[in-house]
Amino acid sequence: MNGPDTIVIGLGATGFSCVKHLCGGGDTGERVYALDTRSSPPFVDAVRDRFPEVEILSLADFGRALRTAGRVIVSPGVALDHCLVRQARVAGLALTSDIELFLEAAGAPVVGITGTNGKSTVTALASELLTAGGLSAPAGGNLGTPALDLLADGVDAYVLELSSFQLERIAAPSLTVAAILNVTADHQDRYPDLKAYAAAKQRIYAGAKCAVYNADDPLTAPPADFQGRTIALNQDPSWRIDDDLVIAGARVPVADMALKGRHNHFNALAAAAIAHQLAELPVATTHRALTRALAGGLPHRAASVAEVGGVAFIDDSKATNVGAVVAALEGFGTGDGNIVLIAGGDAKGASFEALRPAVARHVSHLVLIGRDAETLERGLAGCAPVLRAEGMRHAVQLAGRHAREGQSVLLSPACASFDMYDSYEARGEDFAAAVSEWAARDRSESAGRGALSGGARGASPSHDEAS
Ligand code: UMA
Ligand code: ADP
Repeated sequence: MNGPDTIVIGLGATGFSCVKHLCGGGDTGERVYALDTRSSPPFVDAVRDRFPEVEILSLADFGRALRTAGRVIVSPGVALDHCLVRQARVAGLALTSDIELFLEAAGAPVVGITGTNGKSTVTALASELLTAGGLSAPAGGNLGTPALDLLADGVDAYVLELSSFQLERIAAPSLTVAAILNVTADHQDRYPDLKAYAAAKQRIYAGAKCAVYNADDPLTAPPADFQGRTIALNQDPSWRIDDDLVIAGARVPVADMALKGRHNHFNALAAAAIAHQLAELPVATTHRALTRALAGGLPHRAASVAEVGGVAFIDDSKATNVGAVVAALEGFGTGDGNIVLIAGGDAKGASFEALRPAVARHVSHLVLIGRDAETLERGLAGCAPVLRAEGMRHAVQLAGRHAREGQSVLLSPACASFDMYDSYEARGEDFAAAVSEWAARDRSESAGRGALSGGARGASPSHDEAS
């Protein structure tokens, strides 16, 4: 007969939040084991230092722990068909997750936001709108701060970004508001097809009081037997975008928004609809908050890094799938090949067919990096001239050399970063560092040319190696 002990699989941010939650309240008499398949898991030292009572298991010890444990908490980065998870199921352990622990403990309404793209932006915006309305509404989950780390007294509502990996390991979240923003292909290394990926996202609606969805994307609609209230964005006359945002039936000019870009108009509409379901917010409060909220955007989402020799360098490292890159190209593209695109990394099994039209329209040169550069080159064959780079510095140099004044160099990889970096943040930071080296080189070359020609600025490095 299995006992109450718990095995935490994964010692990343999620696993560590679970250990803190389970062990932080003092000795309960229940053992906690932890295990990670990586050679140096990020939080293993922190667990050893702060929670010496937690037994860190080797793979060989796992079978022993299975004999006494009653449940296993599986981190989102570990697939549910992983052999460790299968072994735990066979041994009769209950499977749970950090989000289930969080939902059991949260003493306030919880909002869940999912979708292929825009989750982080909408989560951060909804939290800001609620805060502007005087509520304590911390944001977290897939956004970065693990949900369990948000738990606190005095919270009016929790705003969680939920990934498909998190949703697939919750039976029925029963959220106060649940939202799906869009569903396009992603994580094809973890799901057999788009239907299975969409089904994981649909779990967000189980037991929800209110569903907010995108009327332009049928995969986001709640099931026909959904019992709660529904808001169909862009169909509901009170919640839509025409030339303005229409929020609770009132007009808010999109030009007033601090957050720029067409896809962000939709994100603002979604965030406002979510926030207004939770609190009686005057539209004027929402309008005022949108004029300030997320000014400059979240880091690594189409963020301007520098301008070098008349070329804008843009970090969109968070664009880890085709849909996000299409949004960036349509947002920055002028239809005449004004973008040099740096892409590549871990393709997660993606097909790049849906990216072809936007690349053909907006991209003058494609600079490819990372493990799946070959797959991208094949998938985008004929859309734009391709340059292969050996790493980020080389990619920025190639892009900088080929970009003409007035063009943009956009890092929007359509791939995860894990083949080269620990995270998309690290990839974006490396891009920014490479751009600043390129800018320094541009300055010193300009100074050299200035000295030779008596001060007149010659051709920038962008011009000296055109393909
Ligand atoms: N891993 C192993 N062996 C293990 C455990 C993990 O190889 O035993 C690998 C995973 O395959 C993955 C990496 O380690 O490549 C991290 O996995 P993790 O489960 O330890 O991740 P955490 O550090 O806990 O971070 C997770 C989310 N990451 C993933 O789901 C991969 C973070 O979202 C999230 O911010 C954090 O929990 C807090 O909730 C990041 C992410 O990339 C931003 N999410 C994916 C996305 O947005 O597309 C879903
Ligand atoms: P997520 O958390 O779902 O990854 P983010 O808000 O972090 O979403 O944005 C990730 C990427 O998706 C960025 O590159 C951004 O430009 C793009 N994006 C943001 N919102 C949308 C949207 N509504 N539709 C399509 N792409 C979007």
